[in-house]
Amino acid sequence: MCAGEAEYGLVEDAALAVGADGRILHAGPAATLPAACSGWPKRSLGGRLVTPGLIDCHTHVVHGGNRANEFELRLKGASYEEVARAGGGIVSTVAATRAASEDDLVASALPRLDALIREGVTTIEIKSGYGLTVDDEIRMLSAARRLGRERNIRVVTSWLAAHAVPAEYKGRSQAYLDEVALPGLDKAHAAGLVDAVDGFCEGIAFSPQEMVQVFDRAKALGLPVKLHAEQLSDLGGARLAASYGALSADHLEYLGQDGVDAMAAAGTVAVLLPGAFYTLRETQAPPVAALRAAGVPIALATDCNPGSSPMTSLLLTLNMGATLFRLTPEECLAGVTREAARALGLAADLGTLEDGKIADLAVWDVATPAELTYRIGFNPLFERIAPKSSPGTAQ
Ligand code: DI6
Ligand code: FE
Repeated sequence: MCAGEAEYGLVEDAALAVGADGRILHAGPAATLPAACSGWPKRSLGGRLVTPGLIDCHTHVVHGGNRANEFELRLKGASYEEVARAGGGIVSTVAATRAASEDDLVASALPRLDALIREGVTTIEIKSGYGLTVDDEIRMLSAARRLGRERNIRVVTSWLAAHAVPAEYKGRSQAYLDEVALPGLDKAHAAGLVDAVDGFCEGIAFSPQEMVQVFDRAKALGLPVKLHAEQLSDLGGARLAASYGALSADHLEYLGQDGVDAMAAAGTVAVLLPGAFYTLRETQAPPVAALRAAGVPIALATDCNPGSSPMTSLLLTLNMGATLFRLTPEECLAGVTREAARALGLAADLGTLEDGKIADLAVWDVATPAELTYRIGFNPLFERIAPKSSPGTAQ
């Protein structure tokens, strides 16, 4: 093991043994491979770097249409908020999503999903939030579940009806919550479509007081919560989320020390989304030093969405996490493995190569782990070994 790489938990001359149940039986030096595994089928990975399969813990990969036109508008000077207030932004994707059938949603998401899969992603979180009626939100999550059946990838869903107030409820956000976001959650949950509940807490979306209603309903249903918080301003969203024991608070550019402290106390993961920061040309970076000092776990995700982060590269996200937010390459890699698993409540099963965890693996043609973060637009994936792959040993 090279001195500089010990911090990644790197093990040289390692062997992995995977049981018939797809779980890791041994992850460590080949020399200590249990004798019981000696007769198993073996294959060599040629001494390559093996990491946990990557986890994209915040995406809106299911949606109709795209917003290349809004991209052009913003380049002519309109701000994200101006575009949203003028009826563009999220609401324009809503029209395209409503017009799309479940088949259309699956078909349009597949190329995006495949791009992530090609980079070693084995688990993806997918949110609703562009349907904004009970049926349209449910169709989005049903498409998300289908993606998990059509590809060898684990899909985790989030109910994000509190993403935007649709045009027909303009100025009547309480009615939207009462008629769509809350009863829709009950219905989607009953259909087994919801793994967690999310919201967009922002001046252009929902207030902390409104989010309380959504979180209370999630709590009543026994569902974990998370929140888009402090992306454009500090409304105390992260503090609110932490008070509900949220899995994560996401974006966080405008997070203050009180929010950092609340997240640390609650064990809430900070999910940083450098693709949105980059696309919006935001200049205020999330308070990485304060998060680090407080011991808040930091995850990274693409935020793949048609408006603020039309990005389908988790490897590029690693590079942006380092260059834009000054995360170390080790933090970046942990951010899409160990901490991303934690952000999805899956840390017991995923995110690290440890005995008992699910053997989702990514095998890389790199000399050092830092290379995964260092390069821009280069994919060194050699092989992705995902949940449904057959058991055996690899070394
Ligand atoms: N914050 C974001 O960055 C995305 N959603 C959110 O709540 C943007 C969604 C969009 O612009 O379509
Ligand atoms: Fe988002």
